[in-house]
Amino acid sequence: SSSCVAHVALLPSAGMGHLTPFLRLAAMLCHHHCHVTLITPKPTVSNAESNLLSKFFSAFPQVNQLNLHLLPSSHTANADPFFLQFDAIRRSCHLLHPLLSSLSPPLSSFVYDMTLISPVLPIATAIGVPHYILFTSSASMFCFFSCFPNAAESISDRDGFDIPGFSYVSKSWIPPQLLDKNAIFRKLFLEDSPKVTKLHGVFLNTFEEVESKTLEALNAGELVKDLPPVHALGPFVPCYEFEGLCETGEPLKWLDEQPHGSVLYVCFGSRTALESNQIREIGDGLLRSGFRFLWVMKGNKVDKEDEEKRLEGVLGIELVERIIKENKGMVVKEWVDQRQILDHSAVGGFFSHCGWNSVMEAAFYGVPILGWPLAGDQKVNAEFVVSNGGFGIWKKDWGWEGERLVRGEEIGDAIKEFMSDESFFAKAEQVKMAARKAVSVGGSSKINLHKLIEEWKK
Ligand code: BUP
Repeated sequence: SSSCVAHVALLPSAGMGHLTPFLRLAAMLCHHHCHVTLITPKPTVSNAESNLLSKFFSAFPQVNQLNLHLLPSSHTANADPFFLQFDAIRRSCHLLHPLLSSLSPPLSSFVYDMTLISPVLPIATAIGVPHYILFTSSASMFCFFSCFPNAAESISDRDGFDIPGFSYVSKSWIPPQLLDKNAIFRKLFLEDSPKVTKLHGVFLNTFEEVESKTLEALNAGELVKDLPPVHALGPFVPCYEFEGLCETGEPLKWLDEQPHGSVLYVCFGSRTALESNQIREIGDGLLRSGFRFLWVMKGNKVDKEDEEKRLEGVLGIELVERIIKENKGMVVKEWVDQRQILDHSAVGGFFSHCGWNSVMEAAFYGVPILGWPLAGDQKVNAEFVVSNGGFGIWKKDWGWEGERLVRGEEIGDAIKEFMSDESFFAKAEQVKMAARKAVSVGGSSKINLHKLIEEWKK
């Protein structure tokens, strides 16, 4: 009956880019009075993940936590630690069946990460509940994912792909790991993609106002026959209850003292640590631009392994002295509360790697983006900023991470061009209005989520 409560199980994968949207979705479901079970693969790769999980469980004590104790990955090569973790989680999914089949009240639905389709599918089917993936990128990228096995054959002979409602995706924008025949990620894509037709649906952290044509094409079966419904539920609203427990902190205090819209916030995501010569060029570029900046600098891919606490160690003493002398910028090595920074009125631009969560957060807070896509889906995301909202730019000749050394002069010029162009602010403001509308009462994403929950209660 409709008085029943829906019980939803959620299974995220590795890295903040996957965990954060799952926790935001979990919070939304709690606010809609669902009963939520969160499966937590242990141990996590980064401290950032374990910290966020503890904050989440203290803010939402009603959420049922199930630990998934991971078996080791089968790969030992010096691959990306987050990809190794994807593999370890995949290898441990068979442990889920006893955990999930004995839940009380019984499950009404199961939402799992986009990287777990093959191993979870038989379990979700055996339990017999409607099950969905959360695809943690754009609708455009989902088009690419669902067509990939067909395209992969001819990938080396083609210049690129057409995505409905989106610009032409040239070959140089395709995630490099998908072109590498031995990459774990490519194998995973090839194995999982044909199985999307077996799902009950696909959830996306996007909204109809910015990707309407792409979503319509997907839902009309134009790309893949028998594709299940694709539901745009975003942008996932950052949740003060678990993400905003530390409202102070040096970066925010510093921002309070800066003029309105004057600061460029610089952050290349939780998984990228650039080479130190590239980091120094960025510092040089920031200083050359003459604009104020707040720079989150990561010296290591995995925060647990980052032992170098001093800035001089990575930036070099000379650059640190220049930054101090100019007195226009702040550099931090610690995890910051990006949500609060983007929400701060002193921030006028975001120099970003265009991880999808960052792009959606910038949209939600109306901050224009200067994109520097470094890996994965980020070039497609950067192009989204340009062509689906017009709230920023990216420099297509900068290449992937480490492809070439991008000089301070180029970076400084790009920052000047970007920060001086008022039109991006106006565009970002429009995107923000559309984003807010989508998630408020009567908005497209809000309605989409509500319909799903009603179906689960039946
Ligand atoms: Br770094 C950093 N504080 O210091 P993306 C990141 N974040 O709040 P990624 C902080 O982590 P993938 C920090 O707001 C966003 O929600 C940020 O996700 C937050 O990029 C998340 O932007 C980062 O998708 O993941 O980390 O590279 O590669 O999976 O996109």
